[in-house]
Amino acid sequence: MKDAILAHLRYGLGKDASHSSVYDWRMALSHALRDRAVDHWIPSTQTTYARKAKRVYYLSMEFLIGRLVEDMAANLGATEEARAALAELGQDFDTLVRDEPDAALGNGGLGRLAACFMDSLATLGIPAMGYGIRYEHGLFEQDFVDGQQIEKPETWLSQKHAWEFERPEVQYSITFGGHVEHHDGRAHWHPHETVFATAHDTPVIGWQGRWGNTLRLWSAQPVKIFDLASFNRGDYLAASRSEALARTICRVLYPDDTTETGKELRLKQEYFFTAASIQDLIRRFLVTHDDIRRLDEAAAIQLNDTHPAIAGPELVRLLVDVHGLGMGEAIDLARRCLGYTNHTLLPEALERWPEWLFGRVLPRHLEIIREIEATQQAEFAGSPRILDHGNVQMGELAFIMAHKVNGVSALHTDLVKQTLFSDLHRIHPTRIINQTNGITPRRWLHTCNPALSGLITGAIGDGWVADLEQLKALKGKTGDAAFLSDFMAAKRHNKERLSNWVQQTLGQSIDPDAMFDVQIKRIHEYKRQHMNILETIALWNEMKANPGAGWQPRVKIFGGKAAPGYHVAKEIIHLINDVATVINNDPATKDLLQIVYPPNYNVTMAEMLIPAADLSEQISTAGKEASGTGNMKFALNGALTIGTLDGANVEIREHVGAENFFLFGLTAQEIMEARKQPGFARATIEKSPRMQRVLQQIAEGRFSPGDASRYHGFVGNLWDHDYFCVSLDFDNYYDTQRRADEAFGHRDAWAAMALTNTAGMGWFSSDRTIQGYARDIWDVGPADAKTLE
Ligand code: DL6
Repeated sequence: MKDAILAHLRYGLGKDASHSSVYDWRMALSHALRDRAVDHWIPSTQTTYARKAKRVYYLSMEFLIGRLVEDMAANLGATEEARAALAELGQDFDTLVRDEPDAALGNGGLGRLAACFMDSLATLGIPAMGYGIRYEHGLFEQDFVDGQQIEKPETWLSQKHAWEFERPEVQYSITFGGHVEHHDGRAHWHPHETVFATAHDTPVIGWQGRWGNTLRLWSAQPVKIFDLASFNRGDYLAASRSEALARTICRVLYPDDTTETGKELRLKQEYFFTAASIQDLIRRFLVTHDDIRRLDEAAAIQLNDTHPAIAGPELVRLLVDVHGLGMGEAIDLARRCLGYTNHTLLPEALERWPEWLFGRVLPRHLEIIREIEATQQAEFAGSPRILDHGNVQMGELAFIMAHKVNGVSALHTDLVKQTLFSDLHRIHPTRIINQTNGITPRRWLHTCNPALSGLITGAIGDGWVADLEQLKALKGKTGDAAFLSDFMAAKRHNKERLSNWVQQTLGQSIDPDAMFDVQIKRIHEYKRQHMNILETIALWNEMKANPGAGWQPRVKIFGGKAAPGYHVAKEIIHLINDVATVINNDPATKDLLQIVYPPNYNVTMAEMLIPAADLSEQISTAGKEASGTGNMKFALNGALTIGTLDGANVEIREHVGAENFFLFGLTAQEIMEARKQPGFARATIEKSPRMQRVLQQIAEGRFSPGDASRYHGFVGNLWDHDYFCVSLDFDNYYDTQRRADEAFGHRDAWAAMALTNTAGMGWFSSDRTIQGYARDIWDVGPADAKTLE
C-alpha cells in the first residue's frame, strides 16, 4: 500500500512526498485503492460476459454517493492497512478522508437509495450497472445569511474525481427536435440537434471485494467543438452553439425533487441519459447474443421514478426503427425488460410534459407514445390515458410500459393501489408490488459508527455486516448491564464527537448529556419541520413558566435544504433560525434547551449526526412520506423514533416493537377524512391554548423583533388552511415528546429500548430489498455463486 501510494504520487501526480499537499496524498491514496478495486472489478465483468449472465440496469437521475475513500477502503478490507501505510508516510488517514468533496449528485432519499442499492448489488454479486448523469454541479451548497437560506453552486468537479475512468471510446449520439418522415414502410427521424454522451465509469465494490459493478455516468460533448465557418463570418455565438447545448445538459442537478420544473432542459437531461443508457445496454447485449428478441433474458431495466420513463418509448423506437421489430412485438419486449419504482404520491411531483413541448423535443417518441396508447386502449378500453388534456403523463407511461410497478413501503404501496394508480391497478391487478426500502449497513453502521460497530462485532462477530439480520442476536443483551453500559458509552462517544464539531464549526456549546433530538431531511411542509419548531417554542414556554419542573435538557438539531423556489420551505428555515437566536440566548433556559441548525446538510453530515442521535424525528403527515430511509439509519444506530404511522415508520415500529417507538398522530385514513371538514384547522387550534399561544408569539414578532409581520402569512396559513395538518397532531406530538423526556430520564430502560431498536433493524438492510427486487422484478441472481461463499 505504501509503495502504491508513493508510486501514484510520483507517476500519477508528478509530485515528490516532501512537496505534496493533502489533495495530492488523497488522490494518491484513492488511486492506490482504486487499483485494488479494479482487481475485483475486471474479473467480475469477465465472469458476467463469460456466463452471459443477466444484468440489472438501474436508471436514475440521482446517485447521492457522498465521499468514497472510507467506503471503498472498508469494502476492500484495506482501512487499517491504508491507515498504517499513511502513518509511516507521516500522513493521517482521517485528514485525507475529510479532504474529499461530498459528491452530491442527488437531492435526497431517492438518490441516496440508488447509492445504497449499488452497494448491495455489488455485495450480493448481482451483475449491475447504475446509469446516471455526471453533473458538473451537484446539489447547491446552502448557507445562512441573517437566518435565511442562500444557494451557492456546488463544485465537486473543480478537482479531479479520483474514482472514475473516462471512456472516450464509449460514446453515443443523442438527438433532439426536428421532424419525422414515413417512407419505405419505416419512420425516419430527422433531428435538429445532436450531442454526444460519453461514459465515465466508477467501480462499485461490494463487501470484502466479492464482486464489482459499475456506476456509469454520462457527460455531454459537442458533436463539433466549434463551427469554423460561422466563426470566420464573425458569428461567434452560432460557432459554439453545439458546445453550449452540450455544456448545458450536464451542468446542474435540478435542485427540486418534488415539483415539476416544466423546463425543456429537464426533459432533455432525462432523454439524454436514458437514450445513452439504452443504446449502451443494447450494444452490450449484442456482443454476446444475436437475437434482439431475447433482450429480456439478459437485461432488467429499472426506472428509478419517472425521470427515465422515456426508456419505454426509446427502447420501442430502437427495436422498431433500427432492429425492424413490429410495434406490438416491440412494446411487449420492452415491457418484459422494464420495471418502475414509484417514490411519491405528491401530485406536484408527478411528471407531466405539455404535448407540444414533448413533441418539439422528441417528435418520434410522441408518435410511439400514441401507438402505446392505442395498443393499451385496444386491449383495455377505458384505461387511464398517457396523453391527457394536452399532457404526456409520465407516471401512466411508466406504469403501462413496465411489467412490475413497485412502491417503497407497505403503506405507500397500498396507497399507490388505492389512490394514484387505482384504475390501472384494477386493469392490471398483479402489476403493483411492494419492495420496502433499505439502507446499506456498510456505510450506515459499519463505517459511520465505528464505536458501535466495534462493540457489536466484539459481541456477535462481524457476520452482521453482510447479513444484517444477525443483529437479532443482540436482543439477548438487553438485560446485560455491562453491555448496555458499553452501548451507551458508544453513543456518548458519538455525542461528544458531534458536540466538538458543533463547537468548532458554529461556536455553539451543547451538552452531550442532553437528549439529542434530530430532524434531518429536505425541508418540506409535509415533513413538518414547522411542527417541530412550534413544539420547541411550546416547550420553552413551559420551561419558563415552570422552571422547577425538573426538565430534561434537550438539543434540537435540524439539518436540510429547501428547494430554491419553494417559498414556504425557505420561510420555515428562516423561522427555525429566528427561534434559535432567541431561545439559545435566553439565560433562563439556555442550559436546558438549545437549537442547532448547521448549514449545508449532506451525506457526510448525516454520517456524523445519525450515530449521535437519541431521538429521531419522523413526523410527516401520515400518507405523505413514501418510505423514508433516514428513519432506518437512526433506528439502526440506536436512536428511538418519535413518529407518525407513515411510510416505513409503520414497518420499523413492527420490527422494533411498539413499546420502543414514540407513536403519535392521525393515520393516513383519518387525515383524509379530517381534511374534508371545512375549517378543521381553526376549530382545532381554538381548542389548543398551547398552539394558539405559540402562533400568537410568532405573529407578534417575538422571534422577529423589528419585523413583526414577517410570519403573518405563515401563521395565517396554519389557521385557515393547514393542508399538512399540523394543528390536528400538535397536542398529541407535544405530549408524546414529554413521554420521551420521561423515558430518557430512566437511562437503563432507555438503553435497553435503544439496543432493541438496533437489534430489530436487520430487516431494513438494502441487501434484503435488493433480494426482493431480484426475485420479484428482475429474475436475476449472482453471476457467480462462488463470490458469495
Ligand atoms: O424511496 C426513496 C425516497 C423515500 O424514502 C422518500 O419517502 C420519498 O419522499 C422519496 N421520493 C422522492 C420523490 N422524488 N421524486 N420524484 O424523492 O424517495
